[in-house]
Amino acid sequence: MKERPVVLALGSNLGDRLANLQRAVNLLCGDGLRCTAVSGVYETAPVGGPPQDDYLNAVLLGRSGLPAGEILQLAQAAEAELHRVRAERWGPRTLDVDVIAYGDEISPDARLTLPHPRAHERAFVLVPWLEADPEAVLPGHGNVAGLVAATGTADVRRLDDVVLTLPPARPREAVT
Ligand code: A4P
Ligand code: MG
Repeated sequence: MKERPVVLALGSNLGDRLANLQRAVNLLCGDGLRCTAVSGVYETAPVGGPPQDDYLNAVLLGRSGLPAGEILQLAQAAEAELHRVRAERWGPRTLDVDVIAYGDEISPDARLTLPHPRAHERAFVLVPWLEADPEAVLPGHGNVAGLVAATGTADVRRLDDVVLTLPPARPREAVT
């Protein structure tokens, strides 16, 4: 299948939040998802849910030829690997991986809604995404730069002293 751009949002507010995000990047990037960029790390005020600690959020960009359902499986496998317990909607979590967009696919499917139904109003997704791709467009909503201007950046703070790194690309088999 033709490769399309994938946008994943990563969030953590339990345990070693930075280590959780880096582990997620390591788990997600591979043959099925060729990662191309990762944003800086942002500390963000929790949106919705019960009172809880601040999150670290980041956005991971890649390209994939997998069916969309398999991208969701990758995301959920990474969450499971970090022993996330789904106790409460919007509650604290060691790792949340949301599929923000997959190419220009639009789907109302409750199992995988594309683009993510709340991404357009969430600074903790939009601000790191804009950093990783200044030309980014959210299907159905327009330029991410314009969406950031509308949501504001008050509740997100870039941590300038930490970075996430992409794992080295796995060597491809020689083409003969
Ligand atoms: N699902 C449907 N579409 C998608 C998609 N595009 N990406 C389904 C990922 N999953 C999708 O998700 C519930 C169900 O959504 C899954 O079974 C999947 O099939 P979940 O991860 O189990 O539950 P959740 O994350 O608690 O709920 P939800 O509705 O996904 O919450 P959000 O929207 O992900 O919000 N505040 C800050 N500052 N930073 C955060 O990262 N995250 C949340 C979670 C709330 N507040 C936050 C943050
Ligand atoms: Mg989620």
